[in-house]
Amino acid sequence: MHFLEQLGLTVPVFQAPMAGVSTPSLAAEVSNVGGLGALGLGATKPEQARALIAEVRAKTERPFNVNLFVHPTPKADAEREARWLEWLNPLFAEYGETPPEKLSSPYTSFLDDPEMQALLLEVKPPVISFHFGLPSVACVRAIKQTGAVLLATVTSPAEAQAAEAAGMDAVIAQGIEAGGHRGMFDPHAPDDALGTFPLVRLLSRQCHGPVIAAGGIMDGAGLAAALDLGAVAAQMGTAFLLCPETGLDEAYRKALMGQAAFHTRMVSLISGRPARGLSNRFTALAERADAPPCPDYPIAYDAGKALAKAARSHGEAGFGAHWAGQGAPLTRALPAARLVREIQAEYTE
Ligand code: FMN
Repeated sequence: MHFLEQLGLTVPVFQAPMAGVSTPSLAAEVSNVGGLGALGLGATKPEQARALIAEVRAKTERPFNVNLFVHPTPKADAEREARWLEWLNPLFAEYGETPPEKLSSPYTSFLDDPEMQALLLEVKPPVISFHFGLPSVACVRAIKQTGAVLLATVTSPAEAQAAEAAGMDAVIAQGIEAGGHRGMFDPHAPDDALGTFPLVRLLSRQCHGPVIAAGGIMDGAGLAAALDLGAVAAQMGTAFLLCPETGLDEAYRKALMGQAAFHTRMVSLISGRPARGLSNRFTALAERADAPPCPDYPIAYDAGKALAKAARSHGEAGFGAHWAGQGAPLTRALPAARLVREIQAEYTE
């Protein structure tokens, strides 16, 4: 059976799980019109995840995806973190604030979260996707017994091979154009920074299972191109950012609708891992030559979030983590169901 039929989808559009942005309403609206809605639970505690999944189920009977972060356990390094805070200190001082005394990891990797693993076995989401790596063999085996379809983000042929070997049912081929965090397994390894097109083409030849294209796909034309290259569907994140169902704050929305949308930057210093966002005062810091080594992901994010909050409380929104992909100027402010329908109409025209 074709992968989309197996999932019960009628539109080859996966709404990207977006931690901090996607909501149960967004997921349900997309699923209800035949795409695959998703919840980004990478930064969510198990009890909250339970409530969010229940909320999606209350709004749709169709399949949806829940997404987890499987990054390696961060290594705390008091000296590195102190130097980082010292470097950021003048920025906090601009707003009459001081940096936090010390940093900690704002959320736990799925690898270190047996409670989240038990929750998935109990509530049995129909589709589960992983970002930043792969879960353990034992975990994959257990989850597979629930009948869940498993997906993993990959950014290279080598990661795709590892994902298939680990039992993933399909891979999400994330090109360098993509908004948000780059799903590369090891952020310190050399990165060929493949674009969505070559990556999808390479993987559609290499992989045994289906390939989903992600990165810079904003409309029916992009979707048609991805399908032509061998993808079975496109996972789109930035395209959904201006939907009223997202949790986007006003400053983020305004930045996305302005000139910054034409200038996205991939930077590591906001969270400790490469991620693409709208250029702003925070991303500009990446051009400074005097930056000390950044703390591990997601410990660096603790500082990033504190700086954004300090600046925001004094009216400066330029330190927000405004993730978006290279297609950002093409984002449409439409309700999610209508957006999916428009994309479907564009590619079937
Ligand atoms: N991917 C994940 O697997 N988990 C996430 O929590 C996640 N959060 C994201 C948040 C935002 C605001 C954006 C724009 C993307 C995020 N991504 C996340 C990446 C998407 O899965 C996908 O790779 C990307 O959106 C595709 O590129 P596009 O934004 O150009 O469509």
